[in-house]
Amino acid sequence: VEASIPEPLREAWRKYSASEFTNKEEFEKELVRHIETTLARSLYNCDENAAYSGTALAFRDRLIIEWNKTQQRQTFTDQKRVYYLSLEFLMGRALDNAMLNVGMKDAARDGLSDLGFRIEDVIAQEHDAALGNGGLGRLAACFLDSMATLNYPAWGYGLRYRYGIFKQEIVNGYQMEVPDYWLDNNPWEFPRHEITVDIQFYGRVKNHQNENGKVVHTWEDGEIVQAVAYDVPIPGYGTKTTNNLRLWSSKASSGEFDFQKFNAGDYESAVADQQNAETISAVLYPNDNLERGKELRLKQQYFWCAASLFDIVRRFKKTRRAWNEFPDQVAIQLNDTHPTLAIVELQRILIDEEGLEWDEAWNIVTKTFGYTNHTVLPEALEKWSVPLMQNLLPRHLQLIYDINLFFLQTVEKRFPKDREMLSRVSIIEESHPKMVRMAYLAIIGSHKVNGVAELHSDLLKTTLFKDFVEIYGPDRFTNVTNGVTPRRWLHQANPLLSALIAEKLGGHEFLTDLTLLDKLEAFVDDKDFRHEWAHIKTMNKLRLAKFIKSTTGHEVDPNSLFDIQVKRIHEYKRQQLNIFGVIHRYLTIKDMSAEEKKKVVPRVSIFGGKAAPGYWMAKTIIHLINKVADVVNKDADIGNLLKVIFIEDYNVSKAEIICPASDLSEHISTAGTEGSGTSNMKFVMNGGLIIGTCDGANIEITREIGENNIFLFGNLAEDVEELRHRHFYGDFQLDPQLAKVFAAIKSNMFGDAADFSALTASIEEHGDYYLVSDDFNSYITTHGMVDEAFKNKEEWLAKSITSVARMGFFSTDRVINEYADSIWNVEPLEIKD
Ligand code: CJB
Repeated sequence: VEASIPEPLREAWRKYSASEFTNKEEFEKELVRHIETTLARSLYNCDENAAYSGTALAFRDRLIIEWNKTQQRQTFTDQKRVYYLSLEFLMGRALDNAMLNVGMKDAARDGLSDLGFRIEDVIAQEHDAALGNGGLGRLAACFLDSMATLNYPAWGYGLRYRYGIFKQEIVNGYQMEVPDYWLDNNPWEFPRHEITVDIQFYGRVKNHQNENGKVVHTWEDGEIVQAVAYDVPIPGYGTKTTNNLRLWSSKASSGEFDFQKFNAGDYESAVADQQNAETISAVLYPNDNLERGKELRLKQQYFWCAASLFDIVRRFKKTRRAWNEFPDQVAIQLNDTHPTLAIVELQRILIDEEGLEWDEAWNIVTKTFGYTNHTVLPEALEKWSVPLMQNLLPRHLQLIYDINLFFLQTVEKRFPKDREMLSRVSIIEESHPKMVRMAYLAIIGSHKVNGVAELHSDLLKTTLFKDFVEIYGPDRFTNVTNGVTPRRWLHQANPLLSALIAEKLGGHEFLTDLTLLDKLEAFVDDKDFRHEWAHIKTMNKLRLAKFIKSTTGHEVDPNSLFDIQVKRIHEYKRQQLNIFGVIHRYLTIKDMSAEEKKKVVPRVSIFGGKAAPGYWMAKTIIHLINKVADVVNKDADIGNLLKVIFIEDYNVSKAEIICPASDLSEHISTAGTEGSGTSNMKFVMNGGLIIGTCDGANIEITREIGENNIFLFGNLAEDVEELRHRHFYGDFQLDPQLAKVFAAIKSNMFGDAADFSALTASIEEHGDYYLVSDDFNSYITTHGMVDEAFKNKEEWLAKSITSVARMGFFSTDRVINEYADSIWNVEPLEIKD
């Protein structure tokens, strides 16, 4: 039964309905009220943390009022909604974002100041919401911001992990992982204890005949776990639209099952069940671009897909439309293959529970789903063992076999007698044990499949998914190049630059139409403007220098060239290439005369990023960086000419300080391995130049900003396969300059060489899969060009300004509009009062 206030009483209700603060005084009143009542504190014991909580609660009230209006309006107009299913949402902090999107940051700053607080200190109290590993999770967060800003009726669905990505500590140069319990004191979520879904695992399938003689399947005798919804409001920028991110938390079902145990006096075992159930949403798997095939991970995936699908179907059924209208009301986007079971779950619901015929159901399913692929790395492609799935999800495995059978039948018709083709494209890999290939299932169950940058999408079509392009034709496959939200990555992270741009362009419209940045090009030759531009970069470098000083104790000189590589640590992203380059630079400077040293451009090489806890090679790279830092930073011969900094526990809020402070940033993956990359966009948007390979979105960045404004180096994607092949057959020569670097490492210059032998051996002895040696010379030479370019301050500035002016393409607003038009077929809906 709907709980609703009857019409005659609604007037009274409306009269007292909650209102929003609209100025500084009203904000202060709300702030003090929350501190004194909600938090039970007073002016005698209000610290920065309480000020943060009070401010967050005041803004949360505002968001929730808008959230309510948005949801009511979206329900009332009953148009198509989009659901973004992602196992990761790397949100970072919410308060600053809420203040800016609502447009009340200045009022909050003044209000807080009246009460004795500095807004920056208050903002810094917030714990990052780090429910993601890296690019894939942060992309999902940027998408939520753009979908709300553009007024799309859109929900995110994810898991409410008790532990987000671990905190990284560096101890004696080694990464240590510390659990990130982030939920204490999180004002941004609303538990919806009334919104629950029972999720089944294990059990068995029974076949019956119904009254019409049709065979029906029931899935019985499983274990039930309950999903509870937690909602997070997502405010758009400069709009009333406030969308919803629904995160599911697991707990033991409070059904008969438990009562039987309680009644039998088996209290301990009932409590154990409770804990067991809660482990499903306990922890985010800390792997980036890697799948490990763990049962608990598959449980997470099904738990989240089934809860989300139940919720979506429940909402659809309220409209009382016919099932064939489902794809006109619902678009579901799969963020990678992690939610692929949602395809099978919808087919199960339609057939087993709603009684539709196979073809009718499958037609609905394929029209509903779209699938985004984020990587071509083989170790990241999900496969689940058939026996594991048989045990955990017996009915779903049956359905997968049926989907596969019908698919292979159509393939056989089109390509008669091509047995090879059939075994290549089968969802089931005939290995021991057999494996379910999730990417193939996702392609077969979706109407569109996209990659995340042009090169990446082309590679998908010509390599990984080649057969499927033949089978379905090219129209199912498309490209949507990634972007970033300019609200967080320009306006929030770099308030000085955002203000300067607004001053020149006559307002902040560029934040919602980033192509307007092109107007900046008119100012490239304006001396005063350049001066201000340079000044802002210096201020941002000072801010980072201060942060580095307070966290590492190292002093870095803001006049040095800040050279930054921050991202997950991975062999394909090649932080090892960077640190070898740093060692090369160190050795070169050490060999110089005093006279020669005067010509050296001083550098600070800054690294940051986490390694997956079980990824030894990545951890070795971190160790080497830290050991090199120890030696270089205290070498009196070197002084300020070179500093090496490893920033501990890189996360979203640190990225906001780091991105505006680069002169140069590094995006140097082996060509053909990085799907897109998104930090490349963040750095360029903030006026940093980049050094990079012809990989991922670097290629499109080059096309947009011009090749004079980027430092490209290295082998091309089309040559990688042949080089690897040659190495494999022993045709490999270590680059002579890299050989000197290795000799230094082996001389124990950076501590016990044995610690790094796996790293050097992977290059010298095991085929150099990531082509570090092949690209080393080109890398070093290009860094030399960077030094020369940096000496010409005016030209450097011109490159910086021109690049920012040409970055309009890389807003997630453009990205979301492309998805909406070409994949989702959804329209925006404006929220009025
Ligand atoms: N990506 O972060 C991940 N995790 C994965 O498991 C696979 C891919 C990244 O996704 C980003 C967003 O599309 C890309 O920019 C990045 O290149 C890719 O590695």
